[in-house]
Amino acid sequence: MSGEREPGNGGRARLWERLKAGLNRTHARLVEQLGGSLEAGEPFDEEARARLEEALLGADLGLATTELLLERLEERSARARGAAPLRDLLVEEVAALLEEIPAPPEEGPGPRVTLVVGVNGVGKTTSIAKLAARELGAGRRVLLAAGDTFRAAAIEQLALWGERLGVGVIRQAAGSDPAAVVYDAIQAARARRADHLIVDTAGRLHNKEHLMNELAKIRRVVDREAAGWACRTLLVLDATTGQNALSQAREFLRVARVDGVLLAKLDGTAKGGMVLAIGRELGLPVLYLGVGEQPEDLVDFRPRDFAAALLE
Ligand SMILES: Nc1nc2c(ncn2[C@@H]2O[C@H](COP(=O)(O)OP(=O)(O)OP(=O)(O)O)[C@@H](O)[C@H]2O)c(=O)[nH]1
Ligand SMILES: [Mg+2]
Repeated sequence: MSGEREPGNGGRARLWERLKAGLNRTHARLVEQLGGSLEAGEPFDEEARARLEEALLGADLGLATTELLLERLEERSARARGAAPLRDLLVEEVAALLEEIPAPPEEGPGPRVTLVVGVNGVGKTTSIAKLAARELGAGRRVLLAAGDTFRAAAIEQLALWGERLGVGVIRQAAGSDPAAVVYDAIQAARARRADHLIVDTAGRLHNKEHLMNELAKIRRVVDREAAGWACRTLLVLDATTGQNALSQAREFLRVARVDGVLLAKLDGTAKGGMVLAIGRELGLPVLYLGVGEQPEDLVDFRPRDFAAALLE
């Protein structure tokens, strides 16, 4: 993202390690299934193709993306005549597929609001703590809004993160109107000159109309009260739920505008390939990866790094 300090060499190495650790299960399974066929000198024959197809489907890339990838690899390996190892071709083609997914526009330096949405338990509140920690690390002032007023425990959980991180949390009593919390939070953000207001929300897909109205009302408050601020809606998906997360995303897209995805719990699954499915089948850019339960366990999504960590 623009305006963010580029990590130095040490920082980059740390992020790479974190990404590698987060993708460990997906990587181990892919490599186990593909065996020697990733190495130089191995032919990309029928047998290798079938094995790769099975491995990619198993990593939850989705059928359409898997077939497209196989087609491109066939072309490439025919041209390369075995000179390049399949692993290198695969990394390049996975990165290319990811780079084709439209990224959201660069954000300006002004204040911004992030609405964090997603169904229950996917990792919204923890992800907010991670985003807040990262803003603090970059020297930006951040404020949180406890917009999940549905459960008292949700407000407490966010307040606890706020205490731990030393970040303000704007809250009201459980059961109050989330849009009113957001209204208060915007006034507070302005008074405290916050750079970034991050809003927690309740995810109740079983009542779509209610959810839609609630999110639309919050958005209206932001548009009215924080005119001129950049506002984005970040959908949190739980990577361990695989294809199910994809249907959740589809449901959300029916009721709300979504600008990008934070894929949480990548460390707990071998289905890391769903990043491609989210991008290619839903047209949604994956912006962040959650790779653990601690505030520092967040990685920016970068196509080339992701493809490399998946296979190298
Ligand atoms: N391993 C791992 N666990 C995670 C990650 N993100 C969140 N969790 C865990 O997932 C559980 C649910 O996280 P929450 O942040 O409470 O999820 P939520 O979406 O806010 O849940 P509700 O408020 O109930 O809707 C917690 O135990 C988190 O520690 C991640 O990236 N990796
Ligand atoms: Mg929560």
